[in-house]
Amino acid sequence: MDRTFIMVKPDGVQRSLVGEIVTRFEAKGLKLAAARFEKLPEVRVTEQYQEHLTKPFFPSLKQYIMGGPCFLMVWEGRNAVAIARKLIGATNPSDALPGTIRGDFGIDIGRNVIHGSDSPESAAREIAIHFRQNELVTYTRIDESVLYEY
Ligand code: D4T
Repeated sequence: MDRTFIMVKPDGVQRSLVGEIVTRFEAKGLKLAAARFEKLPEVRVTEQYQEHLTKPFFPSLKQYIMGGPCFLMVWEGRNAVAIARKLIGATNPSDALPGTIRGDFGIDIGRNVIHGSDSPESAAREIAIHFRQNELVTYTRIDESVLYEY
């Protein structure tokens, strides 16, 4: 099973989209492994967006992410990273297809509602930034035997 890091950003929280977003991941068949609601400290925003530190949009991105609480999650399942990126849609909500989270709920790239890891390596790195190993809960979802062929 693979894991991915998903975060509802402050605009998604303020717009009361947390429940809708959790529902989409649950309904797809992914399994919630961890969750936390918090305002991110600067050090973890910097670690999370390490690859963007020198980009012109980083200062406003940091201000936006630190501007309110986020809802952080780890979701688990076969191909969880790729599946979550499909559910989320293109980075720019204007390009995101209807039916995706950004396609249905966003307009502006600087307010794109949600973050999802872009590779299994990024997922492992991002999960380790935000969660301790003992916060990842292991259990069997009751419908697992019918969600997967094997
Ligand atoms: P995140 O990381 O938020 O899931 O977004 P993506 O993985 O889909 O996209 P990204 O890493 O390229 O961008 C990270 C983050 O920066 C914001 N951003 C991005 C922005 O405000 N202006 C920009 O021009 C770009 C490229 C949006 C997402």
